[in-house]
Amino acid sequence: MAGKNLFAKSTSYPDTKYPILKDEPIVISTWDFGKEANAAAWDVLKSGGKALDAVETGVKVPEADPDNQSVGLGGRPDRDGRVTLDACIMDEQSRCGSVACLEHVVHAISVARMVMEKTPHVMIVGDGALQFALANGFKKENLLTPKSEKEWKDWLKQSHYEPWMNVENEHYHKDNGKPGDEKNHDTIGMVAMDKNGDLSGACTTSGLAYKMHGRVGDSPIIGAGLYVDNEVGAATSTGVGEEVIRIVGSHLVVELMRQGLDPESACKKAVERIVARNPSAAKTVQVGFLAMNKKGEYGAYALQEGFTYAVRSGKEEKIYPAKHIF
Ligand code: SD4
Repeated sequence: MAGKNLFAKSTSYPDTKYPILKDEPIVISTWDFGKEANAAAWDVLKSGGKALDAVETGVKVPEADPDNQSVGLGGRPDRDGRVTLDACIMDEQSRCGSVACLEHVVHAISVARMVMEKTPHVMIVGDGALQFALANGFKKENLLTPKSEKEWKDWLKQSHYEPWMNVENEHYHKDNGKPGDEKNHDTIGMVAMDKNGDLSGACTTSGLAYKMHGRVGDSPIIGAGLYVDNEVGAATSTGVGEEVIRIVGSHLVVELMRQGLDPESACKKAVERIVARNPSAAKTVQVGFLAMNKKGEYGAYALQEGFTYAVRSGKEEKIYPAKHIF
């Protein structure tokens, strides 16, 4: 080892300087409702628009949908009945912006983009995020819809503060559905490649239902809920954010792709890391990763059955079930 420069550029990685894929735009996003979001993103991509604009446009669709109870307007509130949103965005130059625990503004993703473009910061949270949004022309709105309010009030009747991780799964079972089916819409994470071969990503959510006030999940955390490296690929996550934050999941997936793994294998390895840490706990929660590499190849993997993702390109418009560990 003597004399060897351990910090020299590693030669053990395969060459990840992929040939730039031109003129083959593609967008992928989490869950079934990603299909509608992809359609909006695709309109931007097919007319030659930038991946950054595509992902913002795309995820604004579920944000504005009052029937989607996990993103933006109509999102399930925290234990105190407050809808608090988390979102982040990242582009091909590794510019990024994020908001967490943002109240009263539907399009958290656009506030995150404004943090990226108009401030020297990456992340603004809580009251500061609201203040920033209002100062920049966003409208103050009530995001708690009658439906989400009624469900929260029903939940309050029993409101024993169980571990929040189970709240999410209980919800799925209460609705007799599986994570990700029509009844169980969830956080949207989206990754796109534009005609120049540039990558961007966006992730937005109202977070876990009935979380503690002030709780922040993985979705607004660059590296956890989303990561983009324009040389290698991009990844996003959904599910119980605490599990994702612990392994800095999306960054891990991108780094695994850098080491030569295809997107599905990289997502699988990240999920396996969650299992390895605590196998019995991993059985009780859902986490899913979705990734794309610079060649426009994509893949996903989840802990539990039920995670789906939507793909839109010039060749296909499809929803796929992700493979899973349990
Ligand atoms: C969070 N990852 O707040 C988000 C929520 C989510 O499926 O994706 N739920 O932890």
